[in-house]
Amino acid sequence: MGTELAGAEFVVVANRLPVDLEKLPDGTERWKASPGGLVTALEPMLRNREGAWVGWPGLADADAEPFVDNGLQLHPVRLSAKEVEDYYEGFSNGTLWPLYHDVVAPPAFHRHWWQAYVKVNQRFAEVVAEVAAQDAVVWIQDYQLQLMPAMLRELRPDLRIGFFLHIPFPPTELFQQLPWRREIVQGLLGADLVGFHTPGGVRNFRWLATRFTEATPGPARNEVSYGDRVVRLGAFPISIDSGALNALSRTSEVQERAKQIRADLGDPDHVILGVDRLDYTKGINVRLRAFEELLEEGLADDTAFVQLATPSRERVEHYQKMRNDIEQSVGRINGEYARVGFPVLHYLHQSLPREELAAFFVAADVMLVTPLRDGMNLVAKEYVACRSDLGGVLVLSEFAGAAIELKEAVLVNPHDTDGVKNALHAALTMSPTEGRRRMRALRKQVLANDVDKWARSFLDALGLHDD
Ligand code: ADQ
Repeated sequence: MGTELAGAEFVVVANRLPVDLEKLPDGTERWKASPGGLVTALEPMLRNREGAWVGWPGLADADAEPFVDNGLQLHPVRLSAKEVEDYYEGFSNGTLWPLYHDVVAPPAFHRHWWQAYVKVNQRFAEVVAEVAAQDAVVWIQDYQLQLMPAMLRELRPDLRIGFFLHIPFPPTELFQQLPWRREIVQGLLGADLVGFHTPGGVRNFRWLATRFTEATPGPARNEVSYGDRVVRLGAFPISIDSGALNALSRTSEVQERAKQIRADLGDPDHVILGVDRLDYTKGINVRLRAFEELLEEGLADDTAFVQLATPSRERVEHYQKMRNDIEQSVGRINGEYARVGFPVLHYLHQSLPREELAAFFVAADVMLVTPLRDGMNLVAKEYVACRSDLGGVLVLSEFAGAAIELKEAVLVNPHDTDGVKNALHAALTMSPTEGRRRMRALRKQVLANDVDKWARSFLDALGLHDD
């Protein structure tokens, strides 16, 4: 390892690197930026302090060397194709993801998936132990790496270790289904600070920690004592780069494009929008059902519904079934209610560029965010950041972490079809004065609490001060 790659003072660890390794048809490989909220939030901080990012480059069996990109060290962790299957698609997305989202799909428990999860977490810990300078700060991200804090502490007791969970931490009764519940709790307790989106996550974890390990509550309210250490727990609701998105949405290009989108839709009276990673937790079927019933009752005339869905986890079984179900509903609804040249439902199974997404947010009268369970949900915040005109109504599930902060949205229980239908109707017919009042309050919240503030509050709590 070259000298410029040695001894990072601040290390971020996530399942994925902020860049993807791509294989081209001629067999050569190249790096491609993969921008995301987390990258935008953490990149400036990492560059300022000669930081490092450790993660999988997104391609199985790739032997990529570490490198420095514009002041940021990138350290790829190798995963074999079998490990991608068992650790990533299996234990992370076939066991933990459904279990932590209120078992809205049945989680599968397989010992060989678990063994791969242990092995890969250990490998990540070993890479970080090599990369981190003496007394460095390490920030581990998300459910794929919950064993890593304890494994890393074992290798490098000098490090200060933070962990943040981006998905909900489940109710204790559900968590207890996990055959390896004690190991996971012990893994997380290896951190100095464990962060969740909501106070509910903190409560659930604190109870489990005292139930399944020798941890005891206190000394302070959000702390547990564990061996000779104190582990701090906290709620840190993540956000977006709201200032940048607000500015982008105001550009004439985005405003013009928004008008064009409405024109392309046939200038309907109302435009409803859904934007999600195609995932069964997002409740896309819930909103399609509510829309279909409104059409049936003649309460959604001259209304176009646009559902944008980024392809996701296409090799995992539950996702294939859900995609079929959704595409069948789209076909059925259009078959029943469309006219030639004017579908009522526009479904794009595509990932769109930032500017295009902002234009859709500007164009939509009603934004439907109806997950059955969601850690936070950034889409709800993105919609609000794009509405400097104070137009548009946000309909938001009570089961998204965002509902705690976005109280002026029209809140719905996604399990209650009548409730969602009534909320959608209320949003479509809301008076502009009431809509503006709500949007003003929502914008105040979202613009004041951006992702930079989120990262700083976590790192302050961990004791990493910006100087
Ligand atoms: P996700 O489950 O991925 O994140 P979310 O927070 O909504 O969910 O973020 C999705 C992101 O993808 C948004 O930035 C959105 O704009 C983008 N996106 C969605 N569809 C798109 C499309 N068709 N084209 C382009 N972009 C699209 C997990 C948790 C969440 C938590 C985040 C951050 O599940 O609960 O909010 O991490 O902690």
